[in-house]
Amino acid sequence: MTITITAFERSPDGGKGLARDTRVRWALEEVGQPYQVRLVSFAAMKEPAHLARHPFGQIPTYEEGNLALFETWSIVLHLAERHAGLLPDDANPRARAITWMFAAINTVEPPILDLTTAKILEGDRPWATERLPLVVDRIRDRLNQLSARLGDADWLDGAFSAGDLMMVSVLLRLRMSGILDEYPNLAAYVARGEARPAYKRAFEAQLAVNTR
Ligand SMILES: N[C@@H](CCC(=O)N[C@@H](CS)C(=O)NCC(=O)O)C(=O)O
Repeated sequence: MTITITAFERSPDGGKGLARDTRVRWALEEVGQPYQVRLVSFAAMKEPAHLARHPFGQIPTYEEGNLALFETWSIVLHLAERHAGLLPDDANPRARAITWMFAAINTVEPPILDLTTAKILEGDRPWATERLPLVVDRIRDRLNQLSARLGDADWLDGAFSAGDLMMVSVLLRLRMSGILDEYPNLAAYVARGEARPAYKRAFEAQLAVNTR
């Protein structure tokens, strides 16, 4: 059955791969599933046809036969559960890999998203310069903990998994800030993710859209 995902017609990051369709593309590449992409403009995302796919008018979405999904983690989990390559077979390691997926989006990503809000959306507010260091401190708190847990390991829990796919994707959002470089093991972890052939294919595919 044909898989169709949605992505920005023009990503605000100009092709740095930070929009969440890259996470879905990466998962699809890891599990070797071909896919098509429906590109949507910001205006089209808020129209009924797209709202039927995504109630919040965002990307990415996923369609396969009569199944339509939204929320990146749910799409990645769907793929990981149905195809080999992103989750261990044994129940306990599998549950731990899924835990890392949620840790990425629920525990590590929120302060990272706050940084974008603080810098871009709230950067001109009178209190912005006071707030920014607090936001950065909250990111460092999480990275200190993550760095300690990762240690010298290549991946978070044994072999590469959907948990690493989500965590690397989340950490990539920090690269421009320079904060990631304060944690050499996390910077190396992200580089290992980016070096995966599946990531490279996903990155190139989104770049091609954004540099047309
Ligand atoms: N929780 C959602 C967030 C989706 C999301 O924020 N998508 C962004 C692109 S990465 C978007 O569509 N932004 C445009 C908008 O919200 O209007 C997920 O993980 O899929």
